[in-house]
Parts: sequence; structure tokens; C-alpha cells
Amino acid sequence: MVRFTADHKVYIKILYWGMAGSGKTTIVDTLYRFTKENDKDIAPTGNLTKISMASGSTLYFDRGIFRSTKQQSRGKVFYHVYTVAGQRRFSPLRKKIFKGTDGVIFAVDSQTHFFEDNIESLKELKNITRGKLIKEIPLIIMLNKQDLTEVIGEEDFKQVLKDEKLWYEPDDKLYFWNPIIYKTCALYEKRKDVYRSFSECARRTGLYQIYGDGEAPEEFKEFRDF
Ligand SMILES: Nc1nc2c(ncn2[C@@H]2O[C@H](COP(=O)(O)OP(=O)(O)OP(=O)(O)O)[C@@H](O)[C@H]2O)c(=O)[nH]1
Ligand SMILES: [Mg+2]
Repeated sequence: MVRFTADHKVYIKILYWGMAGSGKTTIVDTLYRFTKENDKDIAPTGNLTKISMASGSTLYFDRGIFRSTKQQSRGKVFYHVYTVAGQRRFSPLRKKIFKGTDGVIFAVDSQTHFFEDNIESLKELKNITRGKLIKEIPLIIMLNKQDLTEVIGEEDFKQVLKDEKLWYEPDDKLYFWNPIIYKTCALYEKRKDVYRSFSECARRTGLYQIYGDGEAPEEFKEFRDF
């Protein structure tokens, strides 16, 4: 739920969701370091909060707060970025962390042997969002770990989205808001599209609020170059 405060600040919650080990924590680490060290449209404020086990797997969540550095929104727009703990047993916790989410980035572990586990994680997300994905909550897909061999391709995952009714045909008014599927690598030294995928989710979340009153705006063509 986007929060507007009395002092004209806007808080947007973006959540990384996905199976255990898909790279969510690594993605936020890379996003943090990259936007701290480079002059980008967002910059971190403070440190990342990480609650994890000795193995590095998330126990509760990670959280980072980023502020917009764009001229028109500088000092006014803030992004609360969370990751969920992906292990199966943390399902009730994920439901809690999900509350108030404005935009979701779904991180896929692209290794082909995890194909079914990714689908299971997507189904759980769908279940929690109760039909709101894409319609009210923008969805972006990261096919992560594309630096490895034997990975899931874009067409494979598009089919998953179609099967899950998260993909609209060109004659549908939601077609324009179909999830963009990014082929990513979250490892800092080999990073690919970590910043870009976040930016697109943030951009869409803003458009949903400004032009759609919290829903996917219908008259979308003019926003193409927004
Ligand atoms: N090769 C490769 N390894 C990655 C990539 N992203 C993450 N990893 C590795 O995958 C492992 C798990 O990454 P995490 O970021 O902890 O995964 P997570 O999604 O946060 O896992 P949970 O917190 O258990 O849900 C770590 O060893 C990472 O270094 C990637 O793009 N490529
Ligand atoms: Mg994690």
C-alpha cells in the first residue's frame, strides 16, 4: 500500500519473492552496492537489514530503504525493498511480509532442475495476492542465475505465466502490463539487469498509483515513454 504522509513523502513497498536460493538476498545486495557506488535514480539510505541463518539463507527477511534521486521526486519518494525467506517452512511468515506490497519482483532460480519448485513458489504468491497481480500489483520476472549452464529460457517461463493466467493476449487491456522477463545475474562482478528490473518495477508501481488510482492504468499507450 503506497503511503502518502502529511509532509508529502511517498513510501512504496517492493518485494522480492521466489524459491529458496533463487538469489533474492544477493539481488538486493547488488542493488544496494551498485546504487551506492554509482549515480543512479535511486540511492540507498542507511544499511541493509538482513536476518539470516549461518548458511546465508534468509530466516526472516531482508530490508533496504532507497530514496529517489530524480529531480522531481528527490527527497519525496522512498522505496522499502524487502525479500522473503524462500524456504518452504517459512510460508506463514511470507504471508506477513507480503502485507502492504505495491510491486513484486519474482526471482526465478533458472537452473532447469528447479523448474517445478519455481512454479510452486509462483502459485503460493498467486494464492496470497488473490487475483491482484498485474491488475493492482505490477509483476516483474527475473530469470536469475543466467550465468550458469542448463537454464530456463524466456519462452519456457512465458508459458508458465500463461498457464497461471498471468499473461494477457494483445486484445486484452492488460496486455501492456504483462510482466517483463529479464535474464539476470545477481552476482556483483557479473551483474546483469539487477538495476534495470528494479527500475521497471518501481516505474510501473508509480504509474499504477498516479494514473490508475492503484490499478493498472487503462489508457496506457501514452505512458510508453514515461
Ligand atoms: N551463479 C549464480 N549464483 C547466484 C546468483 N544469484 C545468487 N546466487 C547464489 O545463490 C545462493 C543463494 O543466494 P541467496 O541470495 O541467498 O538466495 P535467496 O533467494 O535469498 O534464498 P533464501 O533467503 O533462502 O530464500 C548464493 O550462494 C548466491 O551466491 C546468480 O545470479 N548466479
Ligand atoms: Mg535470502
